[in-house]
Amino acid sequence: MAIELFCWNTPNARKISVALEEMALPYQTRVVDITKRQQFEPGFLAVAPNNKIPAITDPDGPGGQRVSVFESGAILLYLAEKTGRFLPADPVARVAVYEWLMWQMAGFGPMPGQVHHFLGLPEGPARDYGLERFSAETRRLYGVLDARLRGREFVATEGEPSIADFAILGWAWRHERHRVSLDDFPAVAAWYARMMARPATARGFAVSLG
Ligand SMILES: N[C@@H](CCC(=O)N[C@@H](CS)C(=O)NCC(=O)O)C(=O)O
Repeated sequence: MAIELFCWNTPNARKISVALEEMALPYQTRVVDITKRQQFEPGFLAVAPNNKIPAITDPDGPGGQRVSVFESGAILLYLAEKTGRFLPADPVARVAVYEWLMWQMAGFGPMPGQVHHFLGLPEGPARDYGLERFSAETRRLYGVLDARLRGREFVATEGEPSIADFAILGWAWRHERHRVSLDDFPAVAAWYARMMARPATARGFAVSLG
């Protein structure tokens, strides 16, 4: 049976649609319209107690048990372990994937997400303060990523991408919305084009998430 992906058309959900496509796992989307507060409905909270998408249920979890997973980083790790894909088997090689996955979850998501929020505010000092603070931090993070990607094909692995690439790509996909030009970050731009040229990744961005 197919995995259910609880989603809305956002960076955090795109990470998972990309991973599911790359792993060739069958899945069905369950749209949770967060503009209509569907994330607070009891049926969804049973799967995702933090009332945020994405979440998944897998009817064929470990031991044949149905399992549900919330938090996009946890979902990516779960799917990588389920399939044995996009997470190196070697514990030393895994370290970089863990590092860059956590880097995304802790910063390269929350910071541009704040830029999106403050852009929605009316003109005024609160908006100016928020944009100044979180745009600077977002640009700093793009700089860190650019330095990491210089001379590298993928963020944390060699030869093929990892779940860290999928996580980071979900947010880089929204670079125009948080007002970052990839022209300023050439190594990120090259990696972005490389990832988007992957047919499975492109399908992960094309699928309707609501
Ligand atoms: N750390 C969470 C963040 C999830 C998140 O922020 N989801 C947003 C959409 S991208 C959401 O569901 N927002 C609804 C709300 O805040 O009520 C993850 O990575 O899964």
